[in-house]
Amino acid sequence: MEKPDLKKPKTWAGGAPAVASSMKHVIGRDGPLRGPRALLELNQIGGFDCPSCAWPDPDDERSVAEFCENGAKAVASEAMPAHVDRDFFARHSIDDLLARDDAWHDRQGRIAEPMVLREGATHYEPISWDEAFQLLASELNGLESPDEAVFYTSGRASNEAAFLYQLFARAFGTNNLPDCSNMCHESSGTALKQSIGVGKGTVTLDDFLEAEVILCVGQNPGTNHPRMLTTLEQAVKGGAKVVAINPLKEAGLTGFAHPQKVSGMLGKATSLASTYLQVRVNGDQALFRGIAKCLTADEPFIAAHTTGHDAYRRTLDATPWDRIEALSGISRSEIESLAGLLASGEKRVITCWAMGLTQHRNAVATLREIANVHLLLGAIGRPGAGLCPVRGHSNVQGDRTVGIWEKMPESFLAALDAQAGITSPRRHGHDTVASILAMHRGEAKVFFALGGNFAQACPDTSFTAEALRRCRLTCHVSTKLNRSHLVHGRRALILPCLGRSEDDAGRFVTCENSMGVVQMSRGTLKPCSDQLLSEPEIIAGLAEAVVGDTGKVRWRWLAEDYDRIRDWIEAVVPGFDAYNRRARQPGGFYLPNAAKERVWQTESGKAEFGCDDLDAFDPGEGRLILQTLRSHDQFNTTVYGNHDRYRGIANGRRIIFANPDDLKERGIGPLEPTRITSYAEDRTRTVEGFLAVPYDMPRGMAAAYFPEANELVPVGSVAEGSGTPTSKSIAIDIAP
Ligand SMILES: Nc1nc2c(c(=O)[nH]1)N[C@H]1C(S)=C(S)[C@@H](COP(=O)(O)OP(=O)(O)OC[C@H]3O[C@@H](n4cnc5c(=O)[nH]c(N)nc54)[C@H](O)[C@@H]3O)O[C@H]1N2
Ligand SMILES: Nc1nc2c(c(=O)[nH]1)N[C@H]1C(S)=C(S)[C@@H](COP(=O)(O)OP(=O)(O)OC[C@H]3O[C@@H](n4cnc5c(=O)[nH]c(N)nc54)[C@H](O)[C@@H]3O)O[C@H]1N2
Ligand SMILES: [Mo]
Repeated sequence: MEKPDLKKPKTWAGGAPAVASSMKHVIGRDGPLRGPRALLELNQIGGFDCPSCAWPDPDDERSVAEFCENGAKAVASEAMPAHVDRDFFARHSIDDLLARDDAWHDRQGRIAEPMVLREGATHYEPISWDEAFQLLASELNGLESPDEAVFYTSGRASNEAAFLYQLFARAFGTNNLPDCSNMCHESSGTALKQSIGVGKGTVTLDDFLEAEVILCVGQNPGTNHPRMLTTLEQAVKGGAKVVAINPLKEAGLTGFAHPQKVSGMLGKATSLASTYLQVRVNGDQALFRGIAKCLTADEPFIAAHTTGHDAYRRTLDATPWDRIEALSGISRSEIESLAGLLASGEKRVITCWAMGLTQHRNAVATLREIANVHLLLGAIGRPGAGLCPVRGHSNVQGDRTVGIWEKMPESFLAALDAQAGITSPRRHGHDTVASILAMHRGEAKVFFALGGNFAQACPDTSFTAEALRRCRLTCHVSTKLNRSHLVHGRRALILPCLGRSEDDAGRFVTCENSMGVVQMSRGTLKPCSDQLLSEPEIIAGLAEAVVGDTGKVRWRWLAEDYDRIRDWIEAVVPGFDAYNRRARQPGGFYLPNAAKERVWQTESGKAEFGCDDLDAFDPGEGRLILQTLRSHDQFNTTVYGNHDRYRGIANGRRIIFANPDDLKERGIGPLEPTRITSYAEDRTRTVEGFLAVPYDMPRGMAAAYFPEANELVPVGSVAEGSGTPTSKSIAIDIAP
């Protein structure tokens, strides 16, 4: 990689540069121009669901192409021709491919046909679908217990694929169903379930237009949820105040130029955040406790709907301001004025958040503190107010709804058993981190992934790689080549599937967005290869070979017509009444959300104030807190390019951002190579050659890109209560 180039970070997102960048990605790909046509169908009613993020589409009208630069990149990447075939693998050995970087892997195109890596081989070779299923069956049925297999899911799988997949895992006999959510919004689900009885957000897009104040905490929407900026712009123009809480000044939070409007194309940006608090990393629990301390409770709401207020009030009174200021890095007067803003008017307040809050040791406690603030204000379950975890993968929420979880409740398992005539196991399965540990110990021996890139997405890269290498078989259902195909078990399979944008013999699937809307997604592009199967077809083939038709389950019959799978989902999961009819109605339908109706499905039957110990991550004397984050040119582990336009970085991914004074103190100049060491209870971990970038952020903080920095994330360091790796609070030091 060339030497990176540093420019001044941007102060607004979108506009003409965003359009130019998307066009480069869409038109710059070789092969037939599948990209532009795909873009026209993106997120249109009756078109396909954007594979990039889970931000909802407007319920009524949609502009031609709800424009989004990163959606365009995702579609362009999926619309590439299928050049990764038997000739490709004959030319490139595993070692050769391992030496290439992630962006190179993505540029090679789509995977064209099923491939196998035989024991001891150096190259993948072609295999027929039938032989691949037989290989899986012999490995899976040769295990001593079904719990020696792990079935991972990434959040792009449709409801139909995900439902069939969990049915297969449970019919086979295990709840080992880890998913990317374990590394993502698990903390949100855990906290919200405890506080308000539903592990999902409580707002819709319309609420944003009625809100008076919108808090954006620990998220970077300009890059990761670009269509959210359109919503924020509308809200601001309608008089709402946006408050950003983020250690970094992110361009997408300070301003937005709408790329579909003339003013936006001319670079006329709307200012977004009217208040920007550069909180210390992991200082949010303290900040929200400070806000709560200033608020007078909405007494009628508290009396009618909540429990635990008195104990929480005593906790607030007992928390001194100097501690709140020290942990959050925000002054009492700033906190008081923010609290004043929230309490003014009709308290129509929405709080949005993403990975800046969920990937810390005390993430669940932090999110409960935020829920407490909403309970004090009564700002939940009424128009313009509520809680909004902004989901990542486009169907990560739906996958969980239809059963992808290592610990689905008894009500779900009982309904599944009744419908399918099977007996699901009741022992909880492994989540993501537990799966890594089980494979590393040699207790889990077959790893199967429905999408994703486990080797790169998981913490502790070398440790996770060793865990995968100890397996007897690793198998990936994938669209694009990635490192998880190369960090393999004794034998390995790659099973190529259709992408969202491709015609699946006229069939459609459904996805649930961040706001609980279930909608159809129908691809229309000609599949890039005639060797591909759909995900439900692959799961049916696998299930038939491994467990065979069982109870009332006829695998091939179910996968033939997705209406049948939807009928089964309707029979098992509450809220899907008339699923097949309502999936066909334009715009889809909302799933019920009890908390939104002020029905609290908690143990006490009330919304519960949490009373957790106040805490913030302490990296130790002289050390920094490292957070790992996304650049503007990637979708998780898929790296489209090496730039991070809004942060002013051209051509660099192995870089470390830090406060200029922290770098100076260590004798490190701009773009000088550094060695980074992370500290954990078990051992230290070190990476070399990350170039230093002085950046506007609080003292004691640092940031580096995911997945390059995952080597530094200790596998044993997880959020309390949710098990999410603490990818945003890692104790490190940097040396020249
Ligand atoms: N283009 C694109 N879109 C994506 C993705 C992608 O990779 N590329 N990924 C998708 C997925 S799966 C997800 S989960 C989402 C992720 O969306 P984000 O959560 O926005 O992603 P990150 O880059 O991890 O950003 C974390 C943000 O939190 C801030 N932050 C870090 N620590 C703290 C803290 O302690 N407190 C506060 N207040 N802020 C903090 C960081 O400065 C950064 O702005 O995006 C989804 N959409
Ligand atoms: N250090 C650190 N680690 C993190 C994070 C972080 O912020 N910091 N973020 C975490 C988060 S929020 C998440 S969600 C995880 C993401 O973890 P994953 O979901 O496992 O990773 P992705 O990079 O999204 O997966 C990309 C791969 O999915 C495959 N794919 C794409 N489309 C399809 C499809 O339609 N079908 C199938 N079957 N396969 C497809 C492609 O082969 C592609 O290579 O990473 C987590 N890891
Ligand atoms: Mo995510």
